[in-house]
Amino acid sequence: MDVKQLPTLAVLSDYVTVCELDGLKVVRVIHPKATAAISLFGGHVLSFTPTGKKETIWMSGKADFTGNKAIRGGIPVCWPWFGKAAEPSHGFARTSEWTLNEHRENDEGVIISLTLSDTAETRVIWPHAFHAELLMEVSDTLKVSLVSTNTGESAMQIGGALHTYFNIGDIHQTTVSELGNEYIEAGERKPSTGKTTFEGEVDRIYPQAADTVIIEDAANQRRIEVSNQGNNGVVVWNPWQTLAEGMADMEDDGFLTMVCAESAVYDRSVTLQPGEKHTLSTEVICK
Ligand code: TA6
Repeated sequence: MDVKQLPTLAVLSDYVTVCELDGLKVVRVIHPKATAAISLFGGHVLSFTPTGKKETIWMSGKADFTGNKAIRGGIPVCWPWFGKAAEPSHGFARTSEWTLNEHRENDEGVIISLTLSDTAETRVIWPHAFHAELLMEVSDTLKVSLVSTNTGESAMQIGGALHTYFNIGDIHQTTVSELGNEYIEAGERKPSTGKTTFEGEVDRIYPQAADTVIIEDAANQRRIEVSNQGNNGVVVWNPWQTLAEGMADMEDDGFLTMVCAESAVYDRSVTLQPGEKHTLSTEVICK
């Protein structure tokens, strides 16, 4: 995505503008350290390019930017649950309109804060009062932190994922490592060597993954480190050809240049008592 080409709606500071992408409002950061774009719809990072390096985030060439469905690519914010724990799949945060709360900047980078709170509509889907904040720290690295606060009067159970789609040169030449000694696939636990390559669909939860997992993107001659906190597993996903062909918002060969490595609480196991907070984060470090 060529973030610099998007039409500008408002200039907020030296480094931050609001621009437009089809129907969506996008917060754009153009800083000496990096360029990034974050959609208010979904609180969704669309792009992150450290200066002098290649784009780190994959975006589908057929992504839907109308605001009618979740965006395919980027960093979908799956919350308050991961996957099909309830309806809608991956929760409602990724299809909600977030509010730009604050932006701060200095020579090191820019911090963007977006917020989301419960509404009559969210309480129908999930009967809890909450406040969620997304902090996006754009510098040489990108750190995304999702801070969930229980603002209600009863306990709530949350899960979720920062479902990052990484841009890689060729899935056949990609390895993800530091994944720990087991994975869960279709509900079954299996032993793991701690590393995976890709020769077909991969959709696995690695509950023992290290705090930093490594993507070797050999075709681009680079290594991307993904440092996670507040998670209880890392989800690794590539849909491969048949599933890609079945997705209206993904090109048939889109699977060749993406891999998801997601900082996840995959099982809704975080309990927040009234007033309590939880932070789930992921940091993208491109070597
Ligand atoms: O994180 C992996 C996963 O849960 C897969 O099972 C796959 O369905 C993917 O997310 C994408 O989900 P989506 O709802 O965006 O099509």
